[in-house]
Amino acid sequence: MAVLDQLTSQQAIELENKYGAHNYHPLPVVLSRGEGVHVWDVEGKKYYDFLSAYSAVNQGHCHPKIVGAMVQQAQTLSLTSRAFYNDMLGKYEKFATELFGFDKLLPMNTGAEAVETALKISRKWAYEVKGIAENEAQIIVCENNFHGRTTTIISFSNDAVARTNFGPFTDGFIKIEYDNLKALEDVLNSSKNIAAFLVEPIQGEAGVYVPSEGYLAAAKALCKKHNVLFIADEVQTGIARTGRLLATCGNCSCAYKNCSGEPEVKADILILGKALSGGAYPVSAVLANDHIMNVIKPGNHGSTFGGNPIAAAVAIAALEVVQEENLAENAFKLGEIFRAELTEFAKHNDLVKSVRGKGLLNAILINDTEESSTAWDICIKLRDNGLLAKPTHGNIIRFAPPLVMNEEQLLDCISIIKKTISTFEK
Ligand code: IF1
Repeated sequence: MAVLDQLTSQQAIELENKYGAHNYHPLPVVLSRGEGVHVWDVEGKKYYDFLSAYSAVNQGHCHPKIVGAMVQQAQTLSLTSRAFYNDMLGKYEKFATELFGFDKLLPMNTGAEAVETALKISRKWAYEVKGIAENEAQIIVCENNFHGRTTTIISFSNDAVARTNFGPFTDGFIKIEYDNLKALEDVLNSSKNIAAFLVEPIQGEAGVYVPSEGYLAAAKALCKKHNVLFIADEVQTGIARTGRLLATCGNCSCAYKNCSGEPEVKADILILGKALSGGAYPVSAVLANDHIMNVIKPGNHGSTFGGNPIAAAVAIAALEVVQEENLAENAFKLGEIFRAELTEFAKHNDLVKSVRGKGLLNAILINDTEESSTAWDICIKLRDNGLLAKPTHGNIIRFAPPLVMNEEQLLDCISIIKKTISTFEK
């Protein structure tokens, strides 16, 4: 078989099983094309994409402006390394720091790399600015967090599947319950060695847990009181996914058209990834103001591809699309419709226990055990009915379509979801 021969779904799956590491258990569908809110499998069947590559494809598959920027830059200058300057990085850094309201940006590639970068910056700030004794810095994280898959990040995960047999682990992390201000305050009062508090504004992987109203603002205030850095991991919740430019924008209604850069909860360190590139290319970033970011000196940190010209061009285009197409406002509006419709449906369907989310990051809790295959079976049936979604943690199905979806398409998807779930009995 020539490597570029057209494969059947079964052939593609067999190739991955034989030649690829088994680090995923994908839904049995083989995609070969994407456009906007739709993807097609190798047999030509069309689907609504309700996962958006875990919220990386907020701007829709293969957005022409983003792809155009990528192709144009790739044909001009793709990679220089940071051993030299390039003419795209500064433009991107200016654009992004002004949009999100920070002094500086450190460019990386994946979300996990950006999380690691934020942890390193906060530790260095703790020793050189706050004055914590070297190697004594502690970082507070939340139970059931998901921040990536590196050894340090899984060191503070409580997901056995992500941790088992990957030790020894990195020290210096304290876990507290998510959405529990007293737990945060108790730890802050217990030690002078706290450098930072790392938190997801909504816990995505844990099952789209939206914290109580005011939790993030109160947590930020506690961090400020104790001279501890508030690090917002917006890799999944950022870039308009939750109906605002950032989930930490809270309910300010600017939809960033005239953003003052002072959202309701201004992180000391902001972590972005995924849709920062519209899913076209690995781009992540860490943003902070000078009194924090300037602890980083030449040679302290870096990456071969971090800040490459294609990443810069793609990220500018991806962020412009978010603004030009009012994706935050659209996500806000469609999210309200989605949750209202599914919540009403849940009142008359024993299988749907609850519906939760913000903007177009939503999930339904299936009224069955985590070990049951019901959520998976529903996703298989959704696939047959032309909609792709995947369970997270057994009995929770995450629904996160591209933010370019229109109301008519959303209503069509809601109808597919209701029809599919109705064929399952509790
Ligand atoms: C997988 C989860 C989502 C993230 C947050 C950092 C990262 C992620 C809040 C790391 C990445 C991805 C990873 C991907 C599946 C997906 C995921 F299910 F794993 F947890 F979205 F919920 N912070 N999330 O959500 O970014 O290094 O992947 O670019 O690993 O299977 P990354």
